[in-house]
Amino acid sequence: MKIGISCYPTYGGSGVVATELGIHLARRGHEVHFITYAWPSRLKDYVENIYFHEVKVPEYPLFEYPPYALALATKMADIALNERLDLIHVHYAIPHAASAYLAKCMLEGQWNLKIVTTLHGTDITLVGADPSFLRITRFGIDQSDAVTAVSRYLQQRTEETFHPRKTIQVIYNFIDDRPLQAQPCEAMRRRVAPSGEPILIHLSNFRPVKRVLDVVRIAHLVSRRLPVQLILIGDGPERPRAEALARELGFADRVTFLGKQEDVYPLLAIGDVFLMPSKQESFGLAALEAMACGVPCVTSNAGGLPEIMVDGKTGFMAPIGNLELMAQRAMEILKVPELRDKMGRWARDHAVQHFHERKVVPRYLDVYRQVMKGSL
Ligand code: GMT
Repeated sequence: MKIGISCYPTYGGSGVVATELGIHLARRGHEVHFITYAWPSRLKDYVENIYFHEVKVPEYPLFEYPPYALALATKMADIALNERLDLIHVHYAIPHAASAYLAKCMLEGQWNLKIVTTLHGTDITLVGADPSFLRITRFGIDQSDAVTAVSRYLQQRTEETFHPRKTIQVIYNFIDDRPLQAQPCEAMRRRVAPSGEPILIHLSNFRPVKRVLDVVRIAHLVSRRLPVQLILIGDGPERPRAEALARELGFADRVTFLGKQEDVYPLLAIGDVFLMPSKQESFGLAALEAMACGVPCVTSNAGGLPEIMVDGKTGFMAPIGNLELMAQRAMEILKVPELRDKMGRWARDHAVQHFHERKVVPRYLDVYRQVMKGSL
């Protein structure tokens, strides 16, 4: 098949999922065309069958807000026609679903472009539900030939919020063999935990929904009993506040902010417990990646997290904001190395059994085939 993919290429889990999906489709022999404003950051090396088409928005003094959605729609139509794309798969509804619909309309009578939209989270729960975007989000969903959501939670939220005519199918996010084979970054372990101190680890885009301040507070609570170290990977608006909080708590010497990292798996693999106390999480890809690296997770019970976590096996869940309980759970794991190792194995096995690309990518291919046949 010839598949176009549009996503946010440099930021967030939806771009990671879109890029990894493109890579695995290309490896299966499909031709994949990324149509976005930047090279997808997860696409490190040349991959056969993958092509990149940059969307450029011309500058003009009138444009206080550069019309990216229109430039994207135009590029989608050009590429679909020139490359004879079978379909465009857009990740994150806003603005990609509306742009794809415009491209489809522009090609009417020349080329029958099919649209698959994958909903990822805040495109439904936060931004899409905002009155400024609600109607266009519902329209984008209903005009797609197929719509998928990354969890049952997100499927339900979409149905409650938008009452779409379209059926929303659930296809979970996935991992591949790389986190399973990742070698722990020993240099980092030696740097932050020279005496073998336990390591708490977090990875996110540091937006308020991730509750990064809670991560610091949980680690601080644990540090009263155990000599833990905290590593935070990623960057975003909450980072300065998290750094300030670590200093206020007199705990900064035990906290390492690594910023954005190219290769997160060797870093995740040195963690003893991964923390994800999010307020909202439609899926929680970073927790799944940590599980695949063999790291037990302590998470909130937000959104789709109960669909990837098995409480008491792959780690523990606690109500959003219950920091005492999260700290207690992390300590339970850290105090008994055998339990930490057992939970790490359970976490990895669970990730492989339910969320490996071998299981998930064929589900997208099924959707594509149904869309091509017009049976959805
Ligand atoms: O968090 C967002 O606003 C955007 C989005 C993204 O692009 O990273 O994150 C969502 O999609 C991820 C991939 O499907 C999910 O793992 C995240 O749980 C989800 N974020 C939220 O629901 C807050």
